[in-house]
Amino acid sequence: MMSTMETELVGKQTSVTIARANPTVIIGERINPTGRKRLAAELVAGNIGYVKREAMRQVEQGADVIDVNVGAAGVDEVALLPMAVQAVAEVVDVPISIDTANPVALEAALKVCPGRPLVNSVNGEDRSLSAILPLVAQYKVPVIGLLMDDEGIPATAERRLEVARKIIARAKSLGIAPADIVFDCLALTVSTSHEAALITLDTIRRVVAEIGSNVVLGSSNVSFGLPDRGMINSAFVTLAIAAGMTATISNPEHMKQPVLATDLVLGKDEWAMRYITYFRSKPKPSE
Ligand code: THG
Repeated sequence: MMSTMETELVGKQTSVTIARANPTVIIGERINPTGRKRLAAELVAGNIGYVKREAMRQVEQGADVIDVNVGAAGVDEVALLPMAVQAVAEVVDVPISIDTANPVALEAALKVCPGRPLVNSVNGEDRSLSAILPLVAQYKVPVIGLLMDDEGIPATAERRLEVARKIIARAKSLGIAPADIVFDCLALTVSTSHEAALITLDTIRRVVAEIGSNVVLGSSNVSFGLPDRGMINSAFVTLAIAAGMTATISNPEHMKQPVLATDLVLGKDEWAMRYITYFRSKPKPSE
């Protein structure tokens, strides 16, 4: 296994290293208009104040990185994604994750983003690999690799691993190091497929054992359509960290404590420093 599978992200003032030996990195998910009418409406109106407030609030709640996704019906991503990325960079110092499938919007955002952001994401489809990886190489930034391809989301861990190897090979041909690829093993909802999470966890263990790369999940996906989602998300995040996940796209308001507790129990928090420090300056619950 590679010895230094460290993924370095840099923000305006602070940097974050995703690595197996480090605490789990929380990528704040809340700048995403999917299912959020208010945010979608603010974005369509070109009102960026809401995006700034969500960025600041998530950092206060313990997000290490801020994901920026403006993809919604009626939103011109090519115009709005760079605006939103700049707005977030104005108000927080942490690294940004640029969440788009649109290569034109991605390049516009990369042009204005300070530091070394995370590109979210490329997948195993030829079209995605050809459009996204050259930008990743040009801007020398790390990228999330979704383990799906032209045929959709593979049903087995074995086939997801094949997609991972394909992404690694294409990245290598462009000079992108394996350490700069964070694999997304794909969290799907357990309400429609009762073994979906087991396959995801199995995929994490195999990526870790066979490739050694960092692993991320959009963990909240696991609980779509179910009541008391935070409880399910928390159970899943704990199991995923134990399986080898090193970063999670989550709501820090609900997932900071479960992540800190899991890191503590798994020996990633010497003297419980992070856990205790969090409680000393615990943010008030939002109104
Ligand atoms: N992988 C990668 N990127 C992604 C996803 C992924 N980006 C988008 C999405 N999936 C991750 N982002 C979200 C954002 C919000 C929610 C789910 C995924 C969501 N949030 C709940 C809500 O707003 O009601 C709250 C969840 C909570 O409280 O914990 O459903 O898979 N690479």
